[in-house]
Amino acid sequence: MAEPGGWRPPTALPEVAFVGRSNVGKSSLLNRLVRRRAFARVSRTPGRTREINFFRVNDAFVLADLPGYGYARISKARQAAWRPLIEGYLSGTSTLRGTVLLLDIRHDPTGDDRAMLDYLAALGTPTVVALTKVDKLSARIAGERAASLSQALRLDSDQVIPFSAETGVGRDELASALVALVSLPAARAP
Ligand SMILES: Nc1nc2c(ncn2[C@@H]2O[C@H](COP(=O)(O)OP(=O)(O)O)[C@@H](O)[C@H]2O)c(=O)[nH]1
Ligand SMILES: [Mg+2]
Repeated sequence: MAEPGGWRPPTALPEVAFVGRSNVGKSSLLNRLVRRRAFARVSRTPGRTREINFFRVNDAFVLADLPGYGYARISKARQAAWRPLIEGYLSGTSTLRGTVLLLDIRHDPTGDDRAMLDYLAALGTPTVVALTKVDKLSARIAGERAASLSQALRLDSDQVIPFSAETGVGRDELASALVALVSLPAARAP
């Protein structure tokens, strides 16, 4: 889907959306999740993906890869362009069962991250937070970061999954969380 309200592959399957800042590790996470090397493209040019990509998995559900937001080196106008596309998609997709928000475990959440969490909370979309690149920290520091991020964002600890595309840490927990999301009955009307 390239523009707000634009064409998308029609489907009645339950859907889970993935959202986060550019470069947070979203493509890498999707590839690790479905155990494919090049399922979602790992970009060499951060901030480039401008459209929503849909992946049907096992004819059972759909993963929606939303464009990364908040990349500092593109113009303010292009940075703002993600909003109508992402928000239109999130508010207008009746098959959406939940969202995975990615945060780099090493960094504090940005204003955009907080705005996205608030937006998802207002929509009432169940949200799981994946803390990416956990392999870059020692186990002790990673545990401390996960606890302080959960507290800062007022998340339940079972909503937060430390993840590494590099080592596979968190892959099975995330897969279980997705299965739970797509198995739930639709939470809201279209
Ligand atoms: N060490 C490490 N690097 C990662 C991990 N996930 C992604 N990266 C790197 O972070 C950069 C951005 O990853 P990408 O998946 O393209 O991020 P996206 O822009 O959010 O889709 C790439 O250089 C990846 O190799 C991870 O779990 N561990
Ligand atoms: Mg990507």
